[in-house]
Amino acid sequence: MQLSDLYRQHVAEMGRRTINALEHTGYEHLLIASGVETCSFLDDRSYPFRANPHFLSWAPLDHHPSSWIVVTPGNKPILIYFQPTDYWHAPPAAPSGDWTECFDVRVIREAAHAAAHFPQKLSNAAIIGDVSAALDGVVPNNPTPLLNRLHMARTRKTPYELALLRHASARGVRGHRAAEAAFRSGASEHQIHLAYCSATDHTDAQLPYENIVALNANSAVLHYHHTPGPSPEHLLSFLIDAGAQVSGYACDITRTYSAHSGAFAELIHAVDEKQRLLVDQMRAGTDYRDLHLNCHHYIGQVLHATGLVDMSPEGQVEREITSVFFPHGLGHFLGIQVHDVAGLQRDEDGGAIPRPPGHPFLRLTRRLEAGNVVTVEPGLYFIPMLLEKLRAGKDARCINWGAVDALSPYGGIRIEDDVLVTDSAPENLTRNAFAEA
Ligand SMILES: [Mn+2]
Repeated sequence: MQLSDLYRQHVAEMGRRTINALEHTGYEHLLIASGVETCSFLDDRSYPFRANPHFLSWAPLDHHPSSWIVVTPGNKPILIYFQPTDYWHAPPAAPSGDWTECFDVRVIREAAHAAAHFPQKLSNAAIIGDVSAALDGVVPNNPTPLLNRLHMARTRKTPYELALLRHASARGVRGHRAAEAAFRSGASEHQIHLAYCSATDHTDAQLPYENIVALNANSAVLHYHHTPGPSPEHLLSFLIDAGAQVSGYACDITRTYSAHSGAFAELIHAVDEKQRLLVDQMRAGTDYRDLHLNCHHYIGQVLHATGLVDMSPEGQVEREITSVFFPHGLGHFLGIQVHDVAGLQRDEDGGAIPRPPGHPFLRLTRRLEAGNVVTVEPGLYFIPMLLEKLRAGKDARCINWGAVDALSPYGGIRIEDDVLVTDSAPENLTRNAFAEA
């Protein structure tokens, strides 16, 4: 099916979800602000614009500040499209494309003119947006019960959203392949980053999140952000966590490479094997918390099998030794937001599903459903700060410190795929995109 047909279906589904949310929460209208461009303090330069994700979930307009969507059950949704007369910047082009057929489009030249297109009576309207989007007495109220329903719905991707996520994966994989080639040729972190941006055809500001491009021990910093500088003299390893987006929908991919064969390359291979095992377990009905805990056992197995830790995997999990080497969550929902909404949400009415005790960074505690898109990203790192605590504790005698110290200059390993959950075998968006590249 063509993307334009999928989009029409998507907007129809968005309409049904909205009516359901309005009915259950007692509102008559839904207004969604795209957001405004905000300048930094005492300056006339704006921060990079990030559209309200609720706005993006309706329309593929990721650089359209001061625009609005108005949904009133029974009427065609209204898109208030801000197209200023502005010769300083390139304003958005006139609305065009198949998607415009899904809206009653109203072009405005001044941001304040949006209010003329709002429903007459707004006392019973839900208004989603950042507080800065307030206009002429219309202040976003972001009702939590309504947001809960819309957020839960967003965890089930429509066929249109899946098509965009697959495109985003293909785009990201082009960058990852270029980045690996740059690494193999001895490029610096910044040069690798530029190769990635060039291959994905993204500027820095268009990336769904800041690229993590780390050589050697820098890869042990979970959210490492490079600055321009020379390459290290001895190239050991390379970790890249980088995404791409299409119409606001992101991929989130991590790969780790060794510069040469040996213990670190074998460790990458072992983590990769466990990562595939975890992806195979993604099924509708599976509790993601169980998968996260399975991952800890797998990391324990790797640490035991490679002789890094002389303790059973079960013992390592119980003594929280695996958490020293794998100190983050297994993954998260993915969509418009890279860490997409409702990962901890109990149901449509809200509430939270607790994280397992001792796992404070897990971003997804739900039972998986068909249509969820989640990341699966086990890691194994040599993080000096955490290792020092282990070295000072009473489990230190179970650690092969010679091997740990020899591997520490390599930093760490993370392997991350984006996976669509179904009732049967999952669809690995990332590995499919690598296979097709
Ligand atoms: Mn991720």
